[in-house]
Amino acid sequence: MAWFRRGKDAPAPTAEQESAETDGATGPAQKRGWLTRLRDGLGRSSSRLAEGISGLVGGGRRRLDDDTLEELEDILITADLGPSTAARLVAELGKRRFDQELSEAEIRTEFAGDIGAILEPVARPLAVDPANRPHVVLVVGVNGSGKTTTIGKLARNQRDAGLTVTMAAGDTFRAAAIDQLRIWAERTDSAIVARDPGADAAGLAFDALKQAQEGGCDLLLIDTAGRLQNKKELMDELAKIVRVLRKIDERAPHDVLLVLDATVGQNAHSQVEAFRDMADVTGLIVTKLDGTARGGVVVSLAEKFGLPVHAVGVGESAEDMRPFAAQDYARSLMGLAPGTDENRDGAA
Ligand SMILES: Nc1nc2c(ncn2[C@@H]2O[C@H](COP(=O)(O)OP(=O)(O)OP(=O)(O)O)[C@@H](O)[C@H]2O)c(=O)[nH]1
Ligand SMILES: [Mg+2]
Repeated sequence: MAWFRRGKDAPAPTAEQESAETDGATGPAQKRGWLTRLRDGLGRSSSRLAEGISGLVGGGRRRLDDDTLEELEDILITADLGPSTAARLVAELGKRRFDQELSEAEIRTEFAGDIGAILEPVARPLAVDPANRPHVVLVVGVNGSGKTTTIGKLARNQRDAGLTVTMAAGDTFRAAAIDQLRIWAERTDSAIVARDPGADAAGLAFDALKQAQEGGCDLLLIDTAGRLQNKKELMDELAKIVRVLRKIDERAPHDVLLVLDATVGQNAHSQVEAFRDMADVTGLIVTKLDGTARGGVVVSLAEKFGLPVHAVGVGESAEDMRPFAAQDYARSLMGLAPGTDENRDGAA
C-alpha cells in the first residue's frame, strides 16, 4: 500500500488496507508494525527523555515550580529539541500546570500533546501526482545523510502502489554510488538512467526526464551527490540541475527533498538554510532516527522552518520509512503508547 498520497485529495487508507499491508508481509521483521518500528527507532531518544524526567520526579509527584521547569527545559535540550522549542514547551506547561503536583507520566503526556501540536502543521505526506507523468523528485543533502537509501524506500512504496518509477543516478562522482542505486532499482523493479562516473549530473538529469517522459513513467527520483553546504561549486551544480529540468517541464522538479541525518542534531538547521537557498527545498525527510537520541531535532526543525516533514527513516530496510504522523511521533518520542492520529498512513 502506498504511503505517498497519490494526489492531494486521495482518501486515507482503510483499516483493512492497513492490516493487509502487514498481513502480506513475510519475514518476522516485516510483520512488526510500523508503530513498533517507530517506537523502537525512537527508543534512544525516548529513554533519554524518560530517564531525565523520572530522575527529576522520581516515582511520585513533583510540584511544578520555577526550578523544576528549568530542569525540564534542560532535559528537553539533551534530546535536541533545541533551546527555543524547549523554552516554548516549558512555558506552555507552566501556563497550564504551574504549582501543581505532576507525576512523571503526566509530564510526558503534557509534553507529547504540545509537541504534537507543533508537528501537526508540517506532517504532510508527499503528494505524488501521476498526472504530471513523470512527477519529478530531486533528492538533495550532505554526504551520507541517506539520500540513496531514501530513494530506494520511496521507490518500493510507489511500486507497491502500482506506479512506475525511474531513478536517475545523478551522483556521478563515484562508481559505487551508481552501483548502489542500481541495486535499489533492481530490488524495486524500477528503471534506471545512469552514465559513467564523471559524467555531467545536469545532463544526466535532463536525459532521465526526457526518457521518463517518453516512456510515460509516473515518478522520476533523481539521486544527487552528497555535498557540503559550504562548497559553492557543488551547490551551484544543484541549481544547474533544476534549471535544466525546467527547460523540459517548467514545473519540474515538483518536489525537492532535503534528506537530513538526525544524528547531526542541531547542525541540521544550517543544512536546511543552505539547501533551501540553493535549491528551493520543498520538504524534509529525516533519517537514522534509530541510531540517535537526538529525535527532538525534528520538533525544532518544524518549529523553526515550518517546512513539510514528509517521512522519517528508522532503519536501513525498505520498510523503515513511512509518512510522518504528528501524534505518533510526539507520543513515541515521549515513550508513550500511540494515540489517535488522523494523518497516519499505513500504521499497523
Ligand atoms: N540506521 C539507519 N541507517 C540508515 C538510514 N537511512 C540510511 N541509512 C544508512 O546510512 C548510510 C548512508 O546512506 P546512503 O543512502 O548511502 O546516503 P547518501 O546520502 O546517499 O550518501 P552519499 O551518496 O555518500 O552522499 C547507509 O549505510 C544506509 O544504509 C536510517 O534511517 N537508519
Ligand atoms: Mg548516495
